Amino acid sequence: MMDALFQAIDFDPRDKAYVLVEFPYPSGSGLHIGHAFAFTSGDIYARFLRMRGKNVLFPMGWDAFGLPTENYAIRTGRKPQDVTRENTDTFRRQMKTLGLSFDWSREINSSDPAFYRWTQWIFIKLFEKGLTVKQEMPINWCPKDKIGLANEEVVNGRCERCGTLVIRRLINQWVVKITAYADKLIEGLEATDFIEKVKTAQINWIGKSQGARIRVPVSGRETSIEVFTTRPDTLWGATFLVLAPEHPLVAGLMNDPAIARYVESAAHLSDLERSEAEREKSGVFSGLTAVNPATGAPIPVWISDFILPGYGSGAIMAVPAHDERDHVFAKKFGLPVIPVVLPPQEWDFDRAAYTGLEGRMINSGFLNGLTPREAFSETVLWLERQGLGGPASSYHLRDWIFSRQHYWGEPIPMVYCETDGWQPVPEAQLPVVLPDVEKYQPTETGESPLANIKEWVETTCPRCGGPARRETDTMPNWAGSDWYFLRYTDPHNDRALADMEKMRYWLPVDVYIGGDEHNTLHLLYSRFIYLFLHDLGAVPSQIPEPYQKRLSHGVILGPDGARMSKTHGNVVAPDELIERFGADALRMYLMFLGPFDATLAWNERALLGVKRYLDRFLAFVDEHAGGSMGKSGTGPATRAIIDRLVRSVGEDIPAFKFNTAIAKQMEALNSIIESSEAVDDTYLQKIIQVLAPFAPFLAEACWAKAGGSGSVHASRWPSFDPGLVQERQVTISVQVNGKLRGLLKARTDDPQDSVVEAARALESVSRAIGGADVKKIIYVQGRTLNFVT
Ligand code: ANZ
Repeated sequence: MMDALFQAIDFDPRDKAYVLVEFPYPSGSGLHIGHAFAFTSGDIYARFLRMRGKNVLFPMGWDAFGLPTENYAIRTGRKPQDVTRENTDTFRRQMKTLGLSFDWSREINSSDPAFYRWTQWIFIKLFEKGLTVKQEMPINWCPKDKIGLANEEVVNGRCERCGTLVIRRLINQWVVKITAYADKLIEGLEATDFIEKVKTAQINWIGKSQGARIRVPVSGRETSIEVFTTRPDTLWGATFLVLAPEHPLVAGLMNDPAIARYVESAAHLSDLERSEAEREKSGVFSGLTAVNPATGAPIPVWISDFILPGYGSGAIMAVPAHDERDHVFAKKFGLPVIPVVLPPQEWDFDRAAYTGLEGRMINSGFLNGLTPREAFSETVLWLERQGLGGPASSYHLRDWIFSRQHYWGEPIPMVYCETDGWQPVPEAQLPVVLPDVEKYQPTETGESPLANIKEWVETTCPRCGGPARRETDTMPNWAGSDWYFLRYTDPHNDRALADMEKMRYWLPVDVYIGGDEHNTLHLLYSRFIYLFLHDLGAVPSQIPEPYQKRLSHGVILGPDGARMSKTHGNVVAPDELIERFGADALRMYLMFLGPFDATLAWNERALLGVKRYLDRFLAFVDEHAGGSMGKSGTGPATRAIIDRLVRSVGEDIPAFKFNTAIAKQMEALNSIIESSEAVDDTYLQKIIQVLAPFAPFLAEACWAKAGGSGSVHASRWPSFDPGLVQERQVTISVQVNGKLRGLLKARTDDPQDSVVEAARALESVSRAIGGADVKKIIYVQGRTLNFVT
């Protein structure tokens, strides 16, 4: 197939469509079936849009930096650059075999200096805006291997390589202040059409809580402890404070061996483990006493690992009467429980905390009698007046540790000078190219292997010209994938990350297809970088968000029902299947397995079935092409079948309902054959065109046989006769719990979702359902719809 057909044309007057599939990590094992599934879905949609007359950008590239390649280099002593080239060659070949219609003239590679020059440029811009700073942050440290580990290299708290218990160690790292964009990242979602699940994932990850900051004075010291609370209304019930073991005040208390021991033990636990509600509470008294600013009562200050250092201020006021964890803690250590909200029902505060917001304030001075919600705002006002604090928000989102002590990543383009501190490498000197090293593993001290290359590390300060040292850490995997979609709009630009006019033409990405596992972090990080570039004026001001729509595809389980993985040994390789069944059959089979976003079970029998269908299709074309056996024209039943097919596949594809689109094609072919009517080339061409996005190779061959001119993939999606299509209006009886509640006019092949939606809109039906939970929906296509509550 000609590559030129799939080339996206900048500034073409046709409507543009930017269809993006996540670029893969080119691992040594080649394309796996999950890739084939995701890419085929995007490919069908892209091909369809081209046939609909759109100027389609459907690009591909390589997310090529990463640990597996580095580890492979460590094991075999080969250069990661060479390994990457081999792997991407394999991937590209496999993608072409699979008939994926990427615009290869726009291929990008995140490990190519011409690409990462701009990844480094973005880093420098973040630095200039104060959005990245070097600060002490914890890393996972393996004391035996003496290396920092990525989170995915820590398995059950142990080093994946040697099984040693990992500790958290503080080292100086570049941190990107994504939290500065927390609110914008929430608000920006409104401009997108992401599915609800994805929006929720983003919002939950940001985890915005509104409350107050309160400064609590420490007795006998000139200092106070700042706490963050979502329940300022309960201040009168705060009976102790708790500090995270990492809290700065604790560092001065390490002379006490019990405190030192406790702090040491907390270093082994991950934040996740520390916040598990079920875990037995532990803690140690700090020896300090604070004063509850509302009551004036002295309250003890404890230290416990359930308080996380990176959230709020790393210190809390504990209100055991109204917070579950504080209650457990108070009971364990014999601390007082003072109720300040009187619940509407009987409550035993000895047994549990009352966390509800119903009820009235008690034991709370001027708040008494108010509801907790009223007390919330009263307390915040009071705190402000007293100069003790004020309203505050806190985000579960963390600032983003951007340093890796690894080789195979983008060098961070910064140098350190004793006089001028951290200085960015001047833009004209970008890219800072990753130098060759002898050994790829991190050094004994935990620094990246780049630290061993004296000639590279030693440089001059761009500011004063004196001696300076290069940053030897590299960027995390996310760095390239944050902005790669911009580069596809102008992949060879050497003056900017992409030309402004080209971005204006192509952006936003209309549909972004990727895995569930990237709905949260990847999407959030790349939206953040885009919003940042937007504020910088480096991307088009008219386009506030990078992705209009995000779709997440399902996963395919191996033949044994377990998620496909090399360790399970249940991986099915696309190459071998293509060899046996052909690319068309594999593509169609994958799409036929079930809904696009479902978890799908491998079923090789179905693959055979699809293969047989395609054989029958070809035989049918062979039999009828060129107006067979003296008959001419197409019979009325056949015309109706084919026109209905054109219409409904044309609706299914943009809805990503590929499995039903295929089922309809199979049914249609059966019915046409059964009708034994004549079929002429005009109608043959139509069913071939409908097949084309799914089975591009077979369709192309058939197109020539049926007298089509040029490539089927350059042809226009067929039209249909609306008169022929409409005859299949039916009346569906809508039931609630088996009782007839209404009648609905629909078309037999209307998708279930739209039928359900229309039925729910019927007054009689919505009344019958009332407030009840619909447990099950049973739809008999074109006949009955039953809601079970
Ligand atoms: C007093 C209080 C009373 C609280 C009450 C809750 C209920 P979210 O919703 O997750 O934002 N907290 C604050 N900083 C913390 C930290 N670094 N580690 C662990 N817990 C922390 O939770 C906010 C609440 O979690 C805060 O409100 C604080 O406990 C606790 F009836 O303060 B609360």
